[in-house]
Amino acid sequence: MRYHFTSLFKVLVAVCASMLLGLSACATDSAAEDVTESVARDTTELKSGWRFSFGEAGNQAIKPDFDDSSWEAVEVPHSWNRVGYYQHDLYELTHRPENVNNDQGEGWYRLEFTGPTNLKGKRVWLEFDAASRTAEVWLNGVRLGEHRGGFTRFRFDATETLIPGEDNLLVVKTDNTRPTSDASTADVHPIAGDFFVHGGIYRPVRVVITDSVHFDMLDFGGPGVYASTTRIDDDEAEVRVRTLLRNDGQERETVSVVSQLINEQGRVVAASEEAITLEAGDTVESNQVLNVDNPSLWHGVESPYLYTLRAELRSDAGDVRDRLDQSFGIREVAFDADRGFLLNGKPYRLRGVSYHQDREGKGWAVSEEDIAEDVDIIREMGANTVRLAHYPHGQPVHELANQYGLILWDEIPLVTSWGYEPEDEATNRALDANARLQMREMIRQNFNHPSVAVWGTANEVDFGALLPLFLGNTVSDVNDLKPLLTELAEIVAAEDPSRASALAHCCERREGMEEQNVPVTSPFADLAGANLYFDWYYGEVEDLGPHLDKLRQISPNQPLSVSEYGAGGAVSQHSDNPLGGPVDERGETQPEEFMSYYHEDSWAIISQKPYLWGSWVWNGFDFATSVRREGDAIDINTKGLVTYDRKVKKDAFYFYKTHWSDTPTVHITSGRYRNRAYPRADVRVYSNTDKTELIINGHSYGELSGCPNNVCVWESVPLSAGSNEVTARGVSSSTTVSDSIEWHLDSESEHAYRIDSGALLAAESTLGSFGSDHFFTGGTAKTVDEPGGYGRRPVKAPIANTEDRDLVATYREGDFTYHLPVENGEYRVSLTFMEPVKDPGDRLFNVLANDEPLLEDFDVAESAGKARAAITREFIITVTERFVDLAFEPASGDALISAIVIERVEAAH
Ligand code: GCB
Repeated sequence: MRYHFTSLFKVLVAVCASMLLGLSACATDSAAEDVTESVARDTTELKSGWRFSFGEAGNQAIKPDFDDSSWEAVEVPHSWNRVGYYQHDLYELTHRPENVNNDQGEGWYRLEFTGPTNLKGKRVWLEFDAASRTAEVWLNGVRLGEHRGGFTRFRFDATETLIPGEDNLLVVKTDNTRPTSDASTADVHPIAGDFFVHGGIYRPVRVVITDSVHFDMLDFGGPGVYASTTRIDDDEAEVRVRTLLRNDGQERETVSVVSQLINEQGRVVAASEEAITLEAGDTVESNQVLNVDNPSLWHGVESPYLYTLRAELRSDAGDVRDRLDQSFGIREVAFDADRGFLLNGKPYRLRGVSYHQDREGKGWAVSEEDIAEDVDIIREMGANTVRLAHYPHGQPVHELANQYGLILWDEIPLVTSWGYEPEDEATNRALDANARLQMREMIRQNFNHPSVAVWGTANEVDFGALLPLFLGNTVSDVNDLKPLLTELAEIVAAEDPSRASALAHCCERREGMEEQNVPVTSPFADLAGANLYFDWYYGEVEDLGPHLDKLRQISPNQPLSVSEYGAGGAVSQHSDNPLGGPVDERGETQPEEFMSYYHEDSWAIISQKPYLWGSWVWNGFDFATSVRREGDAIDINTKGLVTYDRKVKKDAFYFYKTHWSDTPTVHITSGRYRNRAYPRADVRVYSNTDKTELIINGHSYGELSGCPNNVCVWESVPLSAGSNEVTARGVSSSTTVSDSIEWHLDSESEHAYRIDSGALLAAESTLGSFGSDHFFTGGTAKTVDEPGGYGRRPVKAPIANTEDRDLVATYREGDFTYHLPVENGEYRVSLTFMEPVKDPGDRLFNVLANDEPLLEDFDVAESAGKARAAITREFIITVTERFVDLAFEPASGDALISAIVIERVEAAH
């Protein structure tokens, strides 16, 4: 590939000449202080022409005469991994079993390019925005160095190695080998976690040419210029700028360090200049103060005002020898244990989502357009914050957050595990050093972004003895983590006193955790984040509020947030009632309706805790993780509000949109549950409009207003056989918005109920099309099957006397009733039972239909001959009051039922 490097220093400055002498001279409306674009560096992205090979290529590959013609031609950004796929047939899928790639190991890249010319007095750098997990770089056979860590920018000085105007050979070995104590990546975080670490040069690579006097290019990948707002008064703000400059030339040089803030109109509103003399080889620090009169503040999504922070190195003659332009916002962030997050001194409740950087079809090698699309989706939801989980993300998402006012939580990949066995002492210490390195790199590289509010030091390093094996193969409770957590918080404090450290914990102070040796990690950061999954991995949603209050009571002075909460949702799985049966939080049964229910209830609680400094849904988007088989996906975590391929916004997305966004929104839930099982449906509509009306096939079911929690429900609405056009219309002052879906009801279901009792998802059956458990009051949903757990299928128990094992395996148990609205007439009632465990004689119960006994002292085990055998009883009943009430009443032990079928046998009288 031939890259052409254009002449350097193309256009030079035409800034207001007198500006540095006196701002007032420049600050008139008509003055010529407008800033002219200029280029003091020359940057060329190395995008195409790369050759790639997965596997160990050996050092032969670094030699110029190595034949790479059999290697794959690729463009950078690139990753060889394509992880995770859905198994539904709703639309054409991007990933399929035959095109996914979970390979971990070495990935080699080679690129031939023509070196730039006219390099006299210049420096040449190779800049990588990230390469995973490690990268080793050779130019023309000379090893420039390596970088260990898959998420941060690094540069090498290629000045001495590059051949100007001639062919140059760049070779990069990346390595994403799964870390174990003896792996090539043993010392690189993360060493565990519920996400797949993709391999490759997955962010851009560039050749950057600077003057020999330049801002430091080797400062942990940072820009060398670091600015913070240090004071905001009524009519003035103070911004401090720390600059690292370096003289790589042969002679002493004197340059002016010029720092400016330029407003959106292109006017310089504050400037400072310092003359500095650098000996050859010197790196010198300059500190400047910029005072800005009547500053426009960057105030989150409400007003993300951005200045340009321009840093220049100028020669005596006024030539610009280096220049950096970065977006900068004047703002103050603070955290208060009672008032939560404060932006510019005002309470500003953070509510948003976490975000992983992968997407289906591309892995981590996403484009800027992909990231922009994701940010648009997040903004559509009305989120005002994003937790960039679980590692440093790239510059594009930061820039977009600056631009749109999203507050960011940045964090390093210290996730779940932090060391191997104690005897791996040297590796454990190297891992610690790697965490410190990644922390410094993350802070310096993202220092100037006004969007970043906190630096995360760790995620869930408090599993104690609970550590789920799937998350990592490491022993986390044998090495003391506290010294490292302390050091990381100290690094944050030293590197950036303007921001706080934050730590997300999973387990501390939860009921029953005492026995699990769960450490308390929150004191090791300024801010606490609790990753809470009540009603998903444990507990009930009602436990969430009391648990938060308890955490706050124990640490009344530490600001608390809900750093994660979420539930899986498969867009191809649907339930008639999210409480009809057990969800499988680590397995297949994860209907979209349960996810919606979870978020409705969780947000109702979280939104009522004013002391929280923020909350983040886990997760904005489904993402790849090679440890799961859940919902309708393999190797995908399905807790995203939007699918991995970005094709479907799940119902819960719209729930948040009605709460967080000002856009008038109505959304009918369960639109993807097209083929309905029952002739009656509870229609649920998320709405933030003043009035919401439901219309089905042209018939209005009335208008609701002030719906609690923005959830409008029309209960037990009748559906007709065939197509049902369902429309919700929302009216707010002058705006009308609507949403429409189509539901279909088979004619054989128009006067029938086929209920898979105890099931959240109806099983396939030879007896017709069933719905999931619904219309009940009381009882508990159960199953004889064992959930599979992460990555495994459920273990199905054998059941005798039935072709419909899956239907019979779930059941409702206890003292319970079913209320089924029907038309008057004669109905066949068919009840299928299965005794899961008890012997004949141990369980007796009665069944009544509209108060008439159908079965008395019924003993399932005895009637079926044994436990785990199906038995069906049929009855004909006459309905005169337009409903069937079935009562299951214990006589000795709990009543139970596996499946109910009610079908009309003749027309109404
Ligand atoms: C967590 C982790 C996150 C997981 C998530 C889950 O607490 O921090 O990395 O992906 O739970 O889905 O279980």
